[in-house]
Amino acid sequence: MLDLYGHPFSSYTWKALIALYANVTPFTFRQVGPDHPENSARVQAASPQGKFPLLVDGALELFEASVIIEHLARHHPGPAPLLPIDPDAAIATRMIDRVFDNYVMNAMQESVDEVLREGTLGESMRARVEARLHRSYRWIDGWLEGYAQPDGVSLIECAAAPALFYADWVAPIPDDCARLKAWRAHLLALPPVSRCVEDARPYRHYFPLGAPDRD
Ligand SMILES: N[C@@H](CCC(=O)N[C@@H](CS)C(=O)NCC(=O)O)C(=O)O
Repeated sequence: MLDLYGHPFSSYTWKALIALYANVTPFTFRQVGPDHPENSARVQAASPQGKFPLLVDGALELFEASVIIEHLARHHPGPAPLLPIDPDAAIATRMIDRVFDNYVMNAMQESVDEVLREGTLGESMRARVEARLHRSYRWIDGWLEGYAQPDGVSLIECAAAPALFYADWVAPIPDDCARLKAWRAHLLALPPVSRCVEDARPYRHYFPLGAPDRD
């Protein structure tokens, strides 16, 4: 039996949850937070910075959402093709996964971190994050032109859905990135993703910049 430690509002927890839901993989969700100090303690002890999600599979503890998905693809496969079998195609998939973590999720997180630290988002940080995200959006919009979308979800959809969900709240995807706007809507409508969106809805007041009245 698998245990996934995380929080329903956490973007990286979504990334792992989408893979689990897409493959109908049985697991127990162990929520972190003040109501479950034992779960938080396990997460804190498991990795260098005590981040979640954390997957426990028997004696094995795995952190980093991408690594969790690699483990699920190898040891708990299901109908969703999380990673291509062809090694070169798998490398290309991993590269795009890095794009969403490093150049979308992390850029969005910079503004969240500033609000948590300073209590407000300064104009220079706001402009810097917007510029970084817009540059990423334009690149992804171009990449999408040649992307053969899978029937279900792969590592790419697992990474893209939470990153684009929250990044669009910080810096909305501009109208000239029409492919990306449409893809975000498509991702949010996928059953494993919409389940995450709905389960996170009660926690929207946690979003430090204020959640918009949409999605
Ligand atoms: N690189 C990690 C990032 C995980 C991460 O940043 N998790 C956030 C929640 S979305 C977290 O643990 N926040 C609590 C903390 O930083 O103490 C991954 O890919 O899993």
